[in-house]
Parts: sequence; structure tokens; C-alpha cells
Amino acid sequence: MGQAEQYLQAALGAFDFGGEVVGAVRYGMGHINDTFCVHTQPGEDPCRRFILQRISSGAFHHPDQLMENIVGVTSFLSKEIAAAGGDPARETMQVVPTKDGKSFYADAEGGAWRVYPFIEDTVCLQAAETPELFEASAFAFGNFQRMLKDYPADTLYETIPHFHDTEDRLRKLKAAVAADVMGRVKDVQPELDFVAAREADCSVALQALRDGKLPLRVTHNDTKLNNVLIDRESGKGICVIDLDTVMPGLSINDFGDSIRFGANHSAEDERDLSKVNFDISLFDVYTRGYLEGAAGALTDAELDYLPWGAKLMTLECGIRFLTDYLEGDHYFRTHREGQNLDRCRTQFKLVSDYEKQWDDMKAVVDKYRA
Ligand code: ADP
Ligand code: GN1
Ligand code: MG
Repeated sequence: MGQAEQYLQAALGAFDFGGEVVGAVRYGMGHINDTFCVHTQPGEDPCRRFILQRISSGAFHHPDQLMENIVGVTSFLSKEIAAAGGDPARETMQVVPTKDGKSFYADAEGGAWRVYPFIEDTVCLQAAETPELFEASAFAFGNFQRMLKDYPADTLYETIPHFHDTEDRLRKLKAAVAADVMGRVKDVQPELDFVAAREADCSVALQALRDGKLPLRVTHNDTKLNNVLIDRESGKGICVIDLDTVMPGLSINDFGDSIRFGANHSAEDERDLSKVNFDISLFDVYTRGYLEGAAGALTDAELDYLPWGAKLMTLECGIRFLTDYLEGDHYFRTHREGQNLDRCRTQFKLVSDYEKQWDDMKAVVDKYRA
């Protein structure tokens, strides 16, 4: 048995799954954590599944703080959902404790493992298959924002400092260019020029925050379409997952990151840029769904800045992919050479599409503001 397998077996042994573990297989398309689907057989009852994850130590340096955040947020959401007559077991993540009552298990290397029940009869989409499903995800993220509006933000740890600090992301890109450890800078001049032309943009949302125009809220910060589970039968977005980055942030970033990932018809790492096009009709349905889910929780200024959320999250994500490419691809999981550069290029293509349709994006927001 290899070492990775040994750690997996030890982690499986640390939790009480209420039945014999009959298998654990790699699962999902996330770029960060190691995710496994655990199959168990509880006596004569039907097989039950769980999600077991090794939290990325490259991305998250304090798993104890991260899990404290998640336990706090999921307990809070459970109460909100129950009070509204919903089903907390399907509508929020629930942390399964270790046999000794902890929220995670630390392996011999310090890797942190946690378990959630698998939420059955749901689908997790890698692309907006239909406008209706995209709108359903929007409602779920808007509703998530609304449910957490009274969560005590000052009790949350910052699990990744400066996570959506676009100015800091720009500084890190410049440092990676100066270091050029992989000798790749020579291959990315057009991308660096693209960023240089938009340096001032990197400060727009942060300046609005500093000026007191945009409020700091409890936000998800990683609102990709594949971080919401959709009920297979009703097509509704029922559960927001991947709560590792729930911390104080800007609502426009949650809105914007969903647009970045979902308001187009191509993969994030598509190499043929002619296939990568912003679809304003998907922006339209997402805006409608998000505002409906948020149900008045956003201020006028936040509504004004929603297109900026889309532009900044997409630009920032492109900057992050480019930085990781220059640094040797150690943050985002890659499956092939050049994948992070391809990812960067799709993001920048989308940014230029938004720039061309900026007034139309603003008009969409105006259509749906109350
Ligand atoms: P990452 O941070 O690596 O993206 P996620 O927490 O998003 O990790 O999990 C990866 C994938 O695992 C998700 O995109 C989803 O497909 C699946 N998943 C995670 N948690 C659950 C759950 N409780 N029930 C069903 N599927 C889940
Ligand atoms: C990562 O964990 P995952 O795959 O849902 C990343 C996001 C990026 C996204 C790009 C903790 O999301 O910030 O926007 O990849 N998560 C973290 O696809 O860095
Ligand atoms: Mg995820």
C-alpha cells in the first residue's frame, strides 16, 4: 500500500460511518481539495454515501480555523433552514464528527480530513446546461447570501488572507514575473500586457469598500456552478457546498464569480478561444435569480457594482491562473501542460467580452432592481 493509500485508510478509520466502508473513490472536479466518495453498507439498510476530503494544505494553512468556520456557519444555516420549514439535511452541509468528536482528523503529515454526508438525488454541473438550471444556481447563491446576512462576521477566521484582494493578486503576479522561476515569462507577454492595461481596474471594488460605498458581508467567495447541488427532480438549487472560503467579503464578488464560470458555453480551460464567449442572456437569468434569492438584502450601491463583480472576479481569476503558471502550477490542480495558461486566456477573453457589452450588462441589472 502506498503512503497516500495508507493515509486514506487511516482517515477512513477515524470516522464512524454507521456501517462497513465498502469503497472510497476519487470524486468531483474541484481544483483544490482531494475529494473521495465513500460507500458504506449499514447492515441490511441501503448503501449510504459520504464525501471525505483531504483539505488542501497548499491552499489552507489553518484547517482547525477553517473547520471552526464551517461548523459555525452550517449550524447557523441549519437553524435558519429549519425555521423556514426546510430540510437542513438536504439544504446545508453537515459536518460528520470523528470518532473522538472532532470536526476533522489530522493524518501523520498534518493533512486534515473531514466528512460530510453525500447529498443524494442531486446533480453538480460543470456548465450551465440550460438557462433554468443556471437561474436555479443563482437563486441558491442569492439565498445563501440572504440567510447569512445576520451571521456574526467577526467570529469568522480569514481562511485565505487577501483571497479576493485583487490589488494583492496583481502584486503577486508581478513578483512571479520578476522571479520567473520556470522561465515562462517569455511566453506570456500578451497576457501581461492585458493585465497592465487594466491595473487601475484592480482597485475599483476595494476602493469602493474603503470609501464605505460597499459593505463587508459574510460571503462564500467561491461561487462556481459546481459548488451548488441541484435537486435532480425539481431542478432547484438546494445546497451550497465548498464552504472553505466563507468569510467576510463582497457580495458583488459572489455574484461575479458565478458569472465568470457559468455565463458562457465553454470549459474554463478551453484552448479554442473562438468558443469562449460571454452570453448576456445567461447573465440576465443569473441576475434575476440572484436578486430573487437575495430578496432585497443588497444595497443600491451593491446593485450598481454587480457588473464590476463579474469583471473583477474574472480578471482576478485570470491573474491567479497566470501567476500559478509562472510559479510552476503548484496551487490549482492541473492535468496537462499549459492548462493554467489556457485557463488564464479564457478568463481574459471573457473580460474583453464584458467590456464590449458593459452598457448592456448595466441595463440588465437595472431591469431587475426593485
Ligand atoms: P473543491 O474545493 O476541491 O472544489 P468541493 O468541496 O467543491 O471541493 O467538492 C468537490 C466536488 O465534490 C463538488 O464539486 C461536488 O461534485 C462533490 N461534493 C462535495 N460535497 C458534496 C456533498 N455533500 N454531496 C454530494 N456531492 C458533494
Ligand atoms: C478553485 O475549489 P474550487 O475548485 O471550487 C479556487 C477558486 C477559483 C476556482 C477557479 C480555494 O475553486 O478561488 O475561482 O478554483 N478555490 C480556492 O476555477 O482557491
Ligand atoms: Mg468546489
